[in-house]
Amino acid sequence: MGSDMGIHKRSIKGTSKVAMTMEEFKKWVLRYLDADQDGKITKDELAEAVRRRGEWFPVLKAWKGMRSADSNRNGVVDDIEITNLVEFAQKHFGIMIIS
Ligand SMILES: [Ca+2]
Ligand SMILES: [Ca+2]
Repeated sequence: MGSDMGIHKRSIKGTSKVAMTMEEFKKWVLRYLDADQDGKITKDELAEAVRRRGEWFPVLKAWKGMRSADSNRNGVVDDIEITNLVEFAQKHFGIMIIS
């Protein structure tokens, strides 16, 4: 008879936030998310970045992020849509935008 009640200890990941301005955020996105440096962020690039963070379900998270960020529905986050990624970055990368 097992004594394992299915209770798992959870380690709290570092909650430190990285504060940056919107200008710095745009540079951050192009540096860390835009793997092929074409100035546009694809779903695959988002997924890869989430995966690198060690989070679960990177593809699902990237898909959700894409849905909210890709305003003109052309399948990529264009230059003008980068600001839409703020929420995604706050949630998954601990980034905080300061003005
Ligand atoms: Ca790209
Ligand atoms: Ca777009």
